[in-house]
Amino acid sequence: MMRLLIMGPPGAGKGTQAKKISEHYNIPAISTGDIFRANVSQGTPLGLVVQKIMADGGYVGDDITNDLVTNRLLEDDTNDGWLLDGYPRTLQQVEHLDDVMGEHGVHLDAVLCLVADVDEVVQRLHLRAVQEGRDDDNPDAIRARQEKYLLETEPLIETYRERGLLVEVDGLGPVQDVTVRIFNALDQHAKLVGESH
Ligand code: B4P
Repeated sequence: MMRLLIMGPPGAGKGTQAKKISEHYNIPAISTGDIFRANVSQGTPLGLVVQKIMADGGYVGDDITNDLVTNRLLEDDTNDGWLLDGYPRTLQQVEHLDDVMGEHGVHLDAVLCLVADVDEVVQRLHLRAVQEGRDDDNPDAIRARQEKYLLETEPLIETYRERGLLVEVDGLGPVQDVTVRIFNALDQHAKLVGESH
């Protein structure tokens, strides 16, 4: 049973590593970004609302995002744990997640933060723009996303540090190396938590 968050700046490798963690612990990786993108590509009413916000590198509104996560966490595949990728991103989302977990009587095991400097992540996103052609990987949106992250999301890391949940991992280097670092750091964290109880 594992309930995890994965955080880090846009381009730090959250989505990439979330897949590996999901397979390793056999828990669903729930990416708000992926869910929004699927809605955009299917042209759903939600997709029509979020398309421009995402293309401009902004954040989708808290109410919409919180509702989406609340409903997703009611699905059966989340009974034995989950990994949230890219959520929460604002203080309001942190508070909402706290409320939802409180109602379910569950708690987080760890909050994984991938550390990567701006130059590296911006370079990765420019590369992805060429490879995948994502709407929000244009230079203006990449800049907007980084600024938004620094202003609204990075401060949340301290909140989780104060709660003793933060597990920071260096996100630079080959994908496989980062994955190994993540599993080692999570094992270490679980051991420390176990010892303190
Ligand atoms: P996300 O889908 O979360 O997009 P992201 O921050 O760019 O992260 P992503 O997971 O795609 O990138 P990754 O770091 O894995 O969000 C997209 C948009 O959705 C947001 O801007 C916002 O508009 C909206 N949204 C989502 N959640 C929201 C919320 N909670 N509230 C409000 N709005 C929300 O990977 C980046 C690239 O690096 C990839 O190409 C990957 O292949 C590469 N890479 C990964 N690891 C690497 C490594 N070790 N070395 C080299 N390259 C690597």
